[in-house]
Amino acid sequence: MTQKTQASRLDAIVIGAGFGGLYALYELRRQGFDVLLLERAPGVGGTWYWNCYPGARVDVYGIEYSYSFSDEIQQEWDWSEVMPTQPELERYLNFVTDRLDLRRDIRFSTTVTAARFDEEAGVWSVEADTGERFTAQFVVAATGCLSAPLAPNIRGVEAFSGDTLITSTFPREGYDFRGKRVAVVGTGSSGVQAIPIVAEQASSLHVFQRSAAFTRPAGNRPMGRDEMDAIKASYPDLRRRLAETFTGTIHVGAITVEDIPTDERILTASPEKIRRKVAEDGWSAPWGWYDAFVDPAANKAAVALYGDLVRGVVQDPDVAESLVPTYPLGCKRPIYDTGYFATFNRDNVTLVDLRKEPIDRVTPDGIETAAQKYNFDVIVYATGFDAITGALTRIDIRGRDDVSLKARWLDDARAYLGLQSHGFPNLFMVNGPGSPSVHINVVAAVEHHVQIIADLMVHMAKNDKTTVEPDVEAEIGWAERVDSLVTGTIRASDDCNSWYLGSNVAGKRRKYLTFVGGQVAYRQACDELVNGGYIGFVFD
Ligand code: NA7
Repeated sequence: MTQKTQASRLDAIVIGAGFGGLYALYELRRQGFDVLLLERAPGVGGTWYWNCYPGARVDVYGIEYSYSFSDEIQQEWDWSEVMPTQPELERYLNFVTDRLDLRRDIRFSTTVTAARFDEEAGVWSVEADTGERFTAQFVVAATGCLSAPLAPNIRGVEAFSGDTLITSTFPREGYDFRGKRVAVVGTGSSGVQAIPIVAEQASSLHVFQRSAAFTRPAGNRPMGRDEMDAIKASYPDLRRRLAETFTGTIHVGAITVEDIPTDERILTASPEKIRRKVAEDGWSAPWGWYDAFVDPAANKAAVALYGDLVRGVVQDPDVAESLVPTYPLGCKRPIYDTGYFATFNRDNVTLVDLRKEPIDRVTPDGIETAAQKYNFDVIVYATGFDAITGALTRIDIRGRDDVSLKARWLDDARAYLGLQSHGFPNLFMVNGPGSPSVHINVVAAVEHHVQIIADLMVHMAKNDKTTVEPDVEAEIGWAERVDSLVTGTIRASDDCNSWYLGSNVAGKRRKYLTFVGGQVAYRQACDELVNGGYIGFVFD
């Protein structure tokens, strides 16, 4: 338990004990700074603490989605599956926490509610729900991109007399679905991962689907001993290769148009060529066409190909039809599943297509749609997050002149390089808006950001600087660069609604929140601007 109290004046407060915050605590402490980490949960893990629903699993390889900064940790940790589950990721982060002796500087069960910049003293005053107030020169917000759960925006949710569960705050002790009539609302990654497992246990499962999912088999498997040993012997090589990729991942992960040869075009491909691609690439075939990401007609052809694959698994033609998305492929985040479509062939599973019968309200007994009433013992909401900005806008953050970050971002969520916003000196974000964050290997992304932040703080200490913030012109210039990468693409098309655009949150301004140019281009930009003399940053 940390001895640091509200009386201390700290060098830095880190918010959040997920991948980003734990590394920030380690690295800043290693650089000699006096750091305290405040964490809402009673344990470490961040997103991997809270999302403990059945089936929660990372959708890239654990050997890639893990810290690279310590070879000791790489050598001492064994992954049991190639794509680890939530419990294994949480165990990993606990192992790292203990191995690096981080726990003594973490205050658990402490939710940061407000942070105010005191211009005269040049420090942040950080308030927690415990009633404590901490003072620090710097705040490092490692608050996560998918960590502000959205309450289901459906009339009558509180009226339900059975059990209400939310995937993003699932009961830590688990939940026994056996013998229960279950509803799952939402078919994003969380719903798609949970549905096959819930279906195996529940007496009946109704899946309430508003948008059908573009999902493909994750291809997870146990990690063999020999395989793990071989990886341990060549980690430096793996990390080097990862650093050269567009997404920071080699296995699975987002397929991007950059990976696809420009002559791979579905609109001009012969039926034989398409058949061959399906035979070779399986469920990834619809994603393998260059024109699908630049030409709406080609995108429609790729969606039709995806529909053929769905119809090949799902026996009931009406159900299969409902499971085919009606929005562009490449718009929402791709999903990786384990037995999702086959689940709809089970006798105890029913798909409720909300495009045909929207939910009217939740009643004490269940869910009422425009077409009928359904009775349940438990409703599971997998309804997503206020992504990228939500964790920060839920804290009352006030910068210079008492300006609220929430108000500023309602107008336009901007951060220079995704690291800092003008008017909020010494407030750093790990994976803030305008950085690649969720578009690349998130662990690699947080390591990169923390390194920049630590270097910046060391630079300031050496040069007797007390505050840093981005120049407003530099911030606007960066935001324009981020926008230009999505303007005119499928990701920002009128028929695309995604959490990347904030369109899943009522009242959130539609704006693409991440840098989609890939990790190599992003790192190059950081090297030019940050390592090249902190261009665009103003020091005092
Ligand atoms: P997502 O991907 O935002 O999915 C949320 C799902 O919930 C999605 O299918 C939504 O439909 C649906 N939803 C949200 N509100 C409602 C209401 N009111 N009624 C019916 N359906 C609703 O969140 P996840 O947690 O699954 O995944 C987030 C990320 O975490 C994921 O991308 C991975 O990176 C890990 P919609 O699509 O908005 O029509």
